[in-house]
Amino acid sequence: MRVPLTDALIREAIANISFEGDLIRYEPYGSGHINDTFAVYFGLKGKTHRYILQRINTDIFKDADRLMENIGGVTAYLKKEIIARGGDYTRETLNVVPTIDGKPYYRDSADGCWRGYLFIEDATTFDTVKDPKDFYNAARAFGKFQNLLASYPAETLHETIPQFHDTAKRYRDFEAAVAADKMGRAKDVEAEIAFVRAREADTHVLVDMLASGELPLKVTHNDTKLNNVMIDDATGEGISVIDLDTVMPGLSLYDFGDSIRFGASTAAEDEKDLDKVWMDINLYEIYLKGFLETVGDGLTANERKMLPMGAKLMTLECGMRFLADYLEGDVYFRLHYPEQNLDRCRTQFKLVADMERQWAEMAALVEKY
Ligand code: ADP
Ligand code: GN1
Ligand code: MG
Repeated sequence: MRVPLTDALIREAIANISFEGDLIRYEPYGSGHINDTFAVYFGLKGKTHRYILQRINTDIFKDADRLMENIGGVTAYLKKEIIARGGDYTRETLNVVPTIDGKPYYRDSADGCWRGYLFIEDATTFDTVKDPKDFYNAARAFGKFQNLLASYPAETLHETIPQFHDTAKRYRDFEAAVAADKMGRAKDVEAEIAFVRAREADTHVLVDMLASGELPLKVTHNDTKLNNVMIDDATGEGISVIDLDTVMPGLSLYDFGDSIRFGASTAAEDEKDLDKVWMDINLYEIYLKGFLETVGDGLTANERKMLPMGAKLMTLECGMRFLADYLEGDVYFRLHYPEQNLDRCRTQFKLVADMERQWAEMAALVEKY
């Protein structure tokens, strides 16, 4: 287990990564659910600049060496592609700042694993869609990311979280959490548990198609929420896909689906007022258009046909994971208040139900593009 963060541990990490300049201050940064992220400010030649510092969540990513090997491989590959296209690799992909010993991450005195990244400036990550254009541009960025990685040597990638989007396995884990009922909370969430159980058959659909060869395995991002893409403040384009911890073999439908889950919702992931939570079909269409424009003509007929199922299953799966975490005592996702996992799971189930209501339209839109 990771120890609680202290100022001393953070400063130890900062001192051991080859950041340039004199430390001014650091502050918690972003709204990711997994790693501990900081912006660290330095003064250099009369100017202030900053870096990203992260303590890797090693409770989840148990092998930091392999994780950082993946990130090193993928970012080096992207850097080459970006340079070949005349782009700016310091903004268009993540750049690891090595430790003072030249290693990709620093292991602190309490066994915490820390990495530094160049800060991608003049770009923003969003937690909800404010302007549909941003969502369209996010779609283009994630489509392009998948297209670029189509020729990446998949066999060199480690599986950083085994069976990450195996929804059937996620369902079994969920049932195990209900059976254990460690916190005695199951009695309070009977409706939510029933909602999942009624859809057990769905959880097999994509993994079965993968197993039978009806869907191809690709190199995918696997965590394509809107706040994992940086939107350029000047051009509005999706300048950089970030949070590369889960880049590994997966289905194109996972990347499409997880973006819809998060970005096509009319409300925040933890909105308490479910009357505000819908799957906005216009945002779904905008994303579909942008994604298909850049993902290349690599999508097979089956992949296209299953895009709505990708959206529904990623949403159901995420809701199941939030609910399982609630039942297990909130050990996985970062919380900002006690019942947040329950609020999160309820928005996901509301979205699933809303997708089911709009199913015919979701399928018709795939036909349109
Ligand atoms: P988590 O796995 O916890 O989601 P992320 O890697 O997504 O962690 O980082 C959390 C947030 O920090 C991102 O959503 C983004 O806002 C910000 N961030 C991460 N890396 C960078 C970077 N290189 N430059 C600027 N902002 C970043
Ligand atoms: C986590 O790391 P972050 O916040 O981008 C999670 C995703 C979930 C998402 C739900 C490694 O993503 O799988 O879909 O929360 N990442 C991991 O918001 O479990
Ligand atoms: Mg993230």
